Amino acid sequence: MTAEHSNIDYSERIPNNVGLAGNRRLQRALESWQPNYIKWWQELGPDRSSTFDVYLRTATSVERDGWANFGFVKMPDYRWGIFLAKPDRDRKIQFGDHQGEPAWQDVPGEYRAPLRRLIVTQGDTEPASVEQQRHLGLTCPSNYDLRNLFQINVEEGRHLWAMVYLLHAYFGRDGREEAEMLLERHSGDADKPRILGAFNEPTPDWLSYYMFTYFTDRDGKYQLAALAESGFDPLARTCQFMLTEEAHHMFVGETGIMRVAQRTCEVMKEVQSEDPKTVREGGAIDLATIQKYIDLHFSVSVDLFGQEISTNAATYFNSGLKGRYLESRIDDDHRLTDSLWPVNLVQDGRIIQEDRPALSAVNERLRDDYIVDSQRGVDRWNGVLDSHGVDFRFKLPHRFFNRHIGTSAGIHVTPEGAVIPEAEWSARRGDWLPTTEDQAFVGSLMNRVTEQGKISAWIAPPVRGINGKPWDYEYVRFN
Ligand code: BYC
Repeated sequence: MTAEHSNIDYSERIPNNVGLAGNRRLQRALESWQPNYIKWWQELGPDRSSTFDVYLRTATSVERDGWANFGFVKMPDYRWGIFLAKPDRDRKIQFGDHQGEPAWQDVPGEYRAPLRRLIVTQGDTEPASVEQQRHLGLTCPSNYDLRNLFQINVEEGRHLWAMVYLLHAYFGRDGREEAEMLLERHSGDADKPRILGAFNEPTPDWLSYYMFTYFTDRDGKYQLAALAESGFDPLARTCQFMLTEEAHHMFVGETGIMRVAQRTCEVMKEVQSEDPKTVREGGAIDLATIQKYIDLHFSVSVDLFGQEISTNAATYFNSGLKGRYLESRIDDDHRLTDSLWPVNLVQDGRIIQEDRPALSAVNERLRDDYIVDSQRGVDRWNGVLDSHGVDFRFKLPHRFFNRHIGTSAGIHVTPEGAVIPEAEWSARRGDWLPTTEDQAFVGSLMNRVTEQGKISAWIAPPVRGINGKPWDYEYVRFN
């Protein structure tokens, strides 16, 4: 089997379409990492679930018709593997100083450190999310939701494999050490936390989980898309394939929140009240609380795009390591030597928008794309409120609300975008972000429902099931 093939070789211990059998050293290195991975999965992957038969999709080829094969699998037996999108032999670097040169099949020596850093940062998020979601299976609202949680978990596990392959195959000893570290840092660990802020936050309940898959996985979409433009071809092809799986994760978030909102509207009708307390007594999550979860998860996720003005980002772009969203479709010189981009900044305690060199603003541009995309789901959730005759509307908070990274870190901004003093922030923060009491209330609704056709009272059933099956199909069988 050669890298030209798009089918995945499942006769191998590590399924792959990168010709691993022809590279004994690499194969041995990865095979020695594999038991540590399995150990990590058993210890920090989905809690108490290893005997379940789960209706999962597994990729058998990277072709359009091959990446979604459904069947019952026990999760520890899932065929995690290394799958790269089909190569394009004529692929050229689309942007930066190397624009027009053939894409690199190897790591250029001068870019080794930043490339490794990008791959490690990306790789670190994947097992982090599995760790964050580890206990959610114990409080799933339905069998369908449980299956989706597990599907996402195994795919994040595979995305870790994808980055570990790059580290092992292209970064020698340093890469192998970094691969070990990916299993040693843990989400929320006081001594060895995950690299990026959002991946150290807990995901304690299913409302947080849907928010995470809507907002934080969407950061994944944009970061992966930017890396899929990379001049380093193996990274680009790896990310292209990861993106095909990412869509389902965001779907779970978008429809999850939609179903929560729908159930809330139904309960509001039943109890004939919009009063949050009465809605809660009716067993649903009041709309104001859902809004606070939006505020929290959106703000944590916009932090993931980095500084508004970033020399790191400019260097990544110039060097051809990380492009913009859909780089080749952008109608400009792809060099950004003279162009400007409007950037939101905090100056003298005020929020301003100013044109800055586009090169140093590529993080902000990616964030702009992300915010536009995030709004689409919010509009759909508002469509649910509208269809129930409810006046409340969900809103994305201002991009500077509750930020810890970038120019607005350390200053306090309302969801509407007004800069306020510390005392006012402290007094009002509970109006905008989930309070301990809100979290306890949402937590109190979390009870495990797994029987066929049953669903928790705080969420509506989905419109359809997985792969043409009904929503109340037995997707997870307990043994
Ligand atoms: N937390 O110049 P800047 C996913 C640091 S999600 C902590 O802006 P840069 C997924 C930064 O490291 C996608 N630190 O940095 C989703 C730098 O440190 P130094 C993950 C942060 O590098 C759900 C300093 O601040 N992929 O796949 O331009 C489930 C200056 O910042 C943070 C990637 O992120 C932060 N949030 O931008 C599963 C792609 N932000 O140099 C998976 C790879 C910044 O001062 N990563 N810092 O020590 C990158 O492209 C870049 O590292 C970032 C940061 C865009 C994240």
